Amino acid sequence: MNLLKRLGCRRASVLGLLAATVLVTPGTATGAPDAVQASTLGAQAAQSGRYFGTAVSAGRLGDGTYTGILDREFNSVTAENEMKWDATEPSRGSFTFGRADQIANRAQARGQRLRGHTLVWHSQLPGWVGSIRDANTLRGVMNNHITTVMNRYKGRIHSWDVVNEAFADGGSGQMRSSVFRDVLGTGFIEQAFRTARSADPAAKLCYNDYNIENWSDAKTQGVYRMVRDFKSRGVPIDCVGLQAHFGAGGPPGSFQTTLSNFAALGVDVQITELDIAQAPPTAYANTVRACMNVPRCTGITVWGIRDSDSWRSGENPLLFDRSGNKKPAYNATLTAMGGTPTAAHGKPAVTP
Ligand code: 9MR
Repeated sequence: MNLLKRLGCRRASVLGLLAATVLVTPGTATGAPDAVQASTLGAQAAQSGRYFGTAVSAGRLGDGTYTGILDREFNSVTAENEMKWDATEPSRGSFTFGRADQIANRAQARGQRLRGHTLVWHSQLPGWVGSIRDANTLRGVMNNHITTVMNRYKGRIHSWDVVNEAFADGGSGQMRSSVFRDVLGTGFIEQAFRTARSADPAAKLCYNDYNIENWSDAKTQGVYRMVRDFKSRGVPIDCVGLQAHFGAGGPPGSFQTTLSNFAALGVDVQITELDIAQAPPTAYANTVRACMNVPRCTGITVWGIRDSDSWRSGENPLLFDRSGNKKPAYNATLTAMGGTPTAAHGKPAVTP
């Protein structure tokens, strides 16, 4: 069996591997598989069956530096804004998919996987939804939105953020106020997941939130209780997305524990929107290592490519600088996944 087959690589990963500089270290006398080290994020993540993705903005797809890095490094793509409610259903029953299609079709043509973001969220929600006061009307509108958007990309999205950021910050551990909770009650999340399962049974259905990385936080505990309840009652949920928008200190010490504890409920976990103020290499390495140490942590997405592409651009939180050069955090990330950074000329970099 050839090497790539033996590694169980998907087609996308194979392409990524071929595109990358691949270093094969000699096999051991014990017959253990050869260690293969790739020199791009996506190809290296694929070595352990994971993906490494980025948020993509349709408006930047004409920028060659941007797309050059996108296609070289990443094997999963999340639309940064283009699949949100305000973009896809700006007025009731009238759906627009132009920019979302642009991202989805481009990714598919290049063998990159797609994450769906996001179906039900209190933010970037058109005013017409926010002003609905009748529960039956809102339930119908929510279900129709989920079904229509999921149908559009049916079978093409590996994981969907079905509900985003429904829990409150602070110490309550409860759901935040939103038109969905206030009009439909807290059961709106269950309703959304059930509708999503019928719409695209092949997609992993995720609950996605920020500030749920520290195990002892009330918000983390609130989400954990919800997922535990869903699993115990057979409500369809497949994964928890931890956004991982970190300050310069990086992940909390309990991050890996949090990932493991969610995974132990029988769901995958994914790091969905990673960025870290000032991008300290150690903070990135710690984050990536936590995921690598948890078998059900199936992938990592960074929230943008270059610092200039970031929603927090003033904090330079990403892996590439404004000119598209790899930052020290890039090498730390690749190394934490077991990869080998290369210098600009394509030879293995000399490690300091
Ligand atoms: O990065 C997104 C930015 O371009 C938008 O202006 C913003 C609007 O709310 O949303 C940003 O992405 C958010 C994501 O969808 C959900 N988690 C928080 C992200 C950063 O705000």
